[in-house]
Amino acid sequence: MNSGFFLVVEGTEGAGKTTLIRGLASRLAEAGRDRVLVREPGGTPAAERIRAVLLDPGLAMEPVSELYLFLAARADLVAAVIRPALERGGMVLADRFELSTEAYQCGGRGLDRELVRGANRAATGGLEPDLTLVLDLAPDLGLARIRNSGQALDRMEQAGLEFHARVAEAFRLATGPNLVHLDASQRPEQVLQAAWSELARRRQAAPASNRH
Ligand code: Z5A
Repeated sequence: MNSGFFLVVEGTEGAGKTTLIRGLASRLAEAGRDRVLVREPGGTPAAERIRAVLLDPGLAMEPVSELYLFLAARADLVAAVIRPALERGGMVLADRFELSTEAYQCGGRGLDRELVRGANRAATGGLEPDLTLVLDLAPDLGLARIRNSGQALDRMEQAGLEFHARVAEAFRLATGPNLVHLDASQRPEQVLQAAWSELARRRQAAPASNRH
């Protein structure tokens, strides 16, 4: 394939996004495909510093401050890493993108959807994923996976279970022509196989059409 492809994996914390992206990346490597892995927030020196602020459990901030910090990190990542990789014809695998902002900052924090969509467009220049895979998992199961893995909870993960239930509901209700839900309660190999099949189907069906 000569055109780039932008794949985004979304879902609540602990749903298995990182695990899935690693699995897809090794299959793509076996197939000899150029691929770039990114995670949000982060991926550039400036975005990594913004990430540290956003996830610091010792900091409190207004929802709108949080929104613009996530988007500042995204603008940098899109301009410095994602667009150049797509323009080279590569495949970009992203751990979170715009749908996370809708789920956490609109669904979770209650910010206005139009405000968030407009600000996101300004940050991305209108770039949209060719495929978004949403990993559906009950939020208590996801948080339990994080706890069992021994990681400390960050600022976002420390928000209450009601917040996470609203976020999970926003992910569950998300729809779109390039959006597919996967059952993340399955074993990692089953989630990987379902994602791989969907990716193969989409890449055969449609060349990248969302470049702006
Ligand atoms: N956020 C936001 O509010 N607005 C935005 O616009 C953006 C983000 C972009 C980023 O946190 C936080 O920022 C996130 C949303 C918010 N906060 N919350 N809460 P992050 O990047 O540090 O973390 P994360 O994105 O939430 O990912 P995570 O915690 O690393 O989870 P994950 O990537 O989905 O899961 P994992 O690392 O692949 O797996 C977690 C554990 O479960 C691990 O031990 C695995 O071995 C295990 N696992 C994975 N898959 C399975 C299956 N299928 N079965 C059983 N166990 C599994």
